[in-house]
Amino acid sequence: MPEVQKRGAFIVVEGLDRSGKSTQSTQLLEKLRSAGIDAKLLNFPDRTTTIGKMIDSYLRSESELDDRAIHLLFSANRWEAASSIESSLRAGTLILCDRYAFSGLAFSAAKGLPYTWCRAPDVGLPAPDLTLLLDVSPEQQAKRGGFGAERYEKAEMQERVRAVFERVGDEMGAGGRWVVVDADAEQDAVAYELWRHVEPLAQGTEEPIRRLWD
Ligand code: NYM
Ligand code: MG
Repeated sequence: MPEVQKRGAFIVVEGLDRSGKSTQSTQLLEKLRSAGIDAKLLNFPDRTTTIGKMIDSYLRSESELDDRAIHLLFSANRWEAASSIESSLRAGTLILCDRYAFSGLAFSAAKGLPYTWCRAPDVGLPAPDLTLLLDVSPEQQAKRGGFGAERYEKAEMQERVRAVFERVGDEMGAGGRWVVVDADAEQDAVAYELWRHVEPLAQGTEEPIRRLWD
C-alpha cells in the first residue's frame, strides 16, 4: 500500500466577544506544542496588514466605512492569508485560527446585510476541518466585565450575532465539523472539552483541503 500523505489540520475557534476565544486559543496552542505538534495560531482580523489597519481603524471608530465595504475588507484580510494557510497545512503544520469567515458572516448579517450576499466573498477559502463555537450566554458576557469600546460590543448586537451563528451551525449540519462548546463553564472545563475535539486531529489528516462553503 502506498503511504498516504498527511497534512496539518485546520481548526477554527469562533464565538461572540467575551466568549474566552483568545484565552482558549492561546492555551490550546501551548498544549499542542507541548505535545510535540507543529502548530501555528492565526487570528482574524489580522490587524497588522495594510487591510488589517483599515479594519482596526474602523473597529475603533476612527473611520467610517460603508457596511458592504468593511465586509469585503474583512474577507480580503482572509484572502491575503489564504495561500500561506494552505502551504502551512500542506507542510504538515496544524493551523489554529481565532475567528474566520463565520464571524464575517455573523457580524455583517447581524447588521442587516443579506445572508447570501455576506457568504459570497469567502467562497473558495480553505475550509476548516473543525470549527469550535464557544457559546457564551448574555448573562455570562455581562459578568465577565462587560464589553470594550469597539464597534459591535453591545448587548443588542451580540444577540443578533448569536442568532446568525445558530443559523450557520444549523446549515453546517451534523458530521462533527461544527461543534458548539458551552463557554459559560469554568475555563479548565472549556479547555478540556476543546482538547477532546482537537486531539483526534492533532496528528494531521489525510482528507483533502475543502473549500468554503462546502
Ligand atoms: N469581525 C471579525 C467582523 O465583523 N467580521 C469578520 O470577518 C471578523 C473576522 O471584528 N467584534 C468582528 C468581530 C469582533 C471584531 O475581532 C474584532 P476581535 O477578535 O475581537 O479582535
Ligand atoms: Mg473583540
